[in-house]
Amino acid sequence: MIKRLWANRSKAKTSLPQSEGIPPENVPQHVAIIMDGNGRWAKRRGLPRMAGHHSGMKTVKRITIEANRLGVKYLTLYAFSTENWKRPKAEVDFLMKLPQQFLEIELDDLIANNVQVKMMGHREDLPSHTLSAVEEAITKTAGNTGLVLNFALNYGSRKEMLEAVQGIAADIKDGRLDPEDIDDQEMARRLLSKDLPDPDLLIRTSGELRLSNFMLWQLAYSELWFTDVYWPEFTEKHFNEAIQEYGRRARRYGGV
Ligand code: V0D
Repeated sequence: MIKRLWANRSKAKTSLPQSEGIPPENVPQHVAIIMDGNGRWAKRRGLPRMAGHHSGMKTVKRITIEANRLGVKYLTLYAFSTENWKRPKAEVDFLMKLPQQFLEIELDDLIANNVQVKMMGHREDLPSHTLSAVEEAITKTAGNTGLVLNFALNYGSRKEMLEAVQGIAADIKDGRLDPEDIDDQEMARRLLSKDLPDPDLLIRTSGELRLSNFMLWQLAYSELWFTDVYWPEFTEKHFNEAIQEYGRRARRYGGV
């Protein structure tokens, strides 16, 4: 079973003291994470892939707490891609139950900690039991003003951009839009990320050095940070390392 997320916060020995931490001006506003390596982590330990996904959910909790503690404003987590439907049906079915499982245990504490849950993805193909659990969390946290925890669920960047372009074409055809007025802003407001700033920092775990159809438009100017660590063993320490490196890079660019 999964343990509670926030309840033992004051007793937590896992998080670093703020003094070791990062000057607030060097904390990225928006961190996006490709949570890779859950299946490989399980395989290496002789466990079924599902055990890796389940363990990865615990990392989601821990990194959410740490992001909130550090003052990150938006945390976007790539939970399920439009390509992930190609996996075995049993695995897809298992994955589609994780949002409910996560929220059943954690939603009250997310609310208590002022976290706002959001979802970014193509809602139409999601099972209704998955979507209704996520929508309930979105509704119940809509008034919260703390960390925005944005789950990319059935998300694909090319599909997102194609739908934006289709919308632009339709508006031009019907005379609502002039081609001369197509600019960055016009495109951005038609993307699924329209309510979020672009990520400042992308983290990908598990040693793969690709974007894998994740936020291709939004990551145009972002810092990229990769680690060989599998997502289930990604800790607060790794997260702080990534953010510290982000701070060093930001300062360097500021100097020239
Ligand atoms: C499995 C590692 C939390 C990545 C993390 C449906 C693969 C654990 C959620 C979640 C998944 C999503 C929406 C929401 C609340 C929680 C989740 C999926 C997979 C795919 F509102 N973990 N998690 N969703 N994994």
